[in-house]
Amino acid sequence: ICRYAALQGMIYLLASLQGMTQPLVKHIYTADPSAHVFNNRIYIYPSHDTATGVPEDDLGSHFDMKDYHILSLDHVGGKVTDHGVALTLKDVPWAQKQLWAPDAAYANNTYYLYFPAKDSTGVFHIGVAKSSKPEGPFKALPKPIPGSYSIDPCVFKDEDGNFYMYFGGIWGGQLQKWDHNKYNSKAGNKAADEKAALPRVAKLKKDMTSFDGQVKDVVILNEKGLPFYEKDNDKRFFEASWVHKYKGKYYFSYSTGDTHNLCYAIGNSPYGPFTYKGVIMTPVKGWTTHHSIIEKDGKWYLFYHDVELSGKTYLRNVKVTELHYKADGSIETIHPEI
Ligand code: FUB
Repeated sequence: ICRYAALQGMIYLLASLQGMTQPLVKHIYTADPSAHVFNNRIYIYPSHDTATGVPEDDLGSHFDMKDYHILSLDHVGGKVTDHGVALTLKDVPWAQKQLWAPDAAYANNTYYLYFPAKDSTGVFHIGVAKSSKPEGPFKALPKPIPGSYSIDPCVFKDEDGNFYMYFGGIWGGQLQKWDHNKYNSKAGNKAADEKAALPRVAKLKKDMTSFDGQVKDVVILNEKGLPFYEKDNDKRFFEASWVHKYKGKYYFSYSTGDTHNLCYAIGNSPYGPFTYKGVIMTPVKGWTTHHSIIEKDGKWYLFYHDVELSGKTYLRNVKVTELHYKADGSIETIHPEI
C-alpha cells in the first residue's frame, strides 16, 4: 500500500509539474466545462459556482449559479484568460434561477450560448443568447427554445454543417418528468427495475435558436444490444451529454451521476443508437462529474471538474488532461488523482 501511495504521489507530482491537472483558474469557481476551438483558440464555457447559502439537497438546489464567465487559452498549458461576466441571470427575461451547465456554437457569423435555467414555475428549459464574439458579452433571447426542457445542452456540429443539440439530466435535472416531450410534475425518479431515462436530441434549424422537428430519445444500448435499467447505475445515463466524432464514428459521452463515472458509447449516426463502450474517467473528488472532449493541434483533451480547491461539491474547479485512443478506437480510461 505504501509503495502504491508513493507511486500515486509521484504521478500526481509529475502531472502537476506539467500543469495538466491543476485547476485552470483559481480566482473563481468553475464547473461543467464545454470546450470549443474557435479561431484556433480554446474557449471554455463553464458554469460559475458561487456560495449563496442554499442548503444541499438531492435536487442540486445548492447549484445556485447567477452568471457565466468564459475562459480562453491559446493552447493547453498556456495562460488562461477570464473574460469576465458574459451573461447574467437578471438579463435573461424568462429565467428565475440556476444557470447550470452551458454550451456554445458558431454559425451565421454569430456565437450562440446555450444554457439551462428554471423558469418562474421552477421548470428547467434551455435558453439561447447571442454575441459577435466567442467570449461575449451575450444577449439572451426573451424566451427559451420552444420544446426544450431539462438541463445540460451540448451542441454538436457534424461535418456536413448540421447542428444537433443533446440534453437532459435526471433527478434535479427533471428529465424523468418528461415523457414523450410532455411534462408531468408528479413523475418521480425511476425505480430500479424500470428502463433508465434516455438523453434527448434535436436537430437545430439554421437560425440556431429553434428545433427542426421533434425531440427524440438518444438510445444507449449495452454490449448485448439491450437497454439499460435504472439499477445499472454505474453505466446508465444521468446527465452531462457530450458528442464528438473520431474516425467517422459518433462518440456520445455522459455522467452516470450517483456512481460518478464518465462513460461513452459509440454510434454511426448523430441520432444513435449508441453502444456502450466503457469508462472515460473514474470518479473525481466531488459529487458531480461533467466534461467535454476536443481536439487541438493533433492532440485530444478531456476538460472536466473536481473540487480540489474548495472540498465542497458546489464549488468546483475546471481542469484538463490529455485523452488517448487505442488502435480500435476505444478510449483509455483516465484515473484522476483524488
Ligand atoms: O452545474 C450544475 C449541474 O451539476 C450540471 O448541470 C450537471 O451536469 C452537474 O455537473
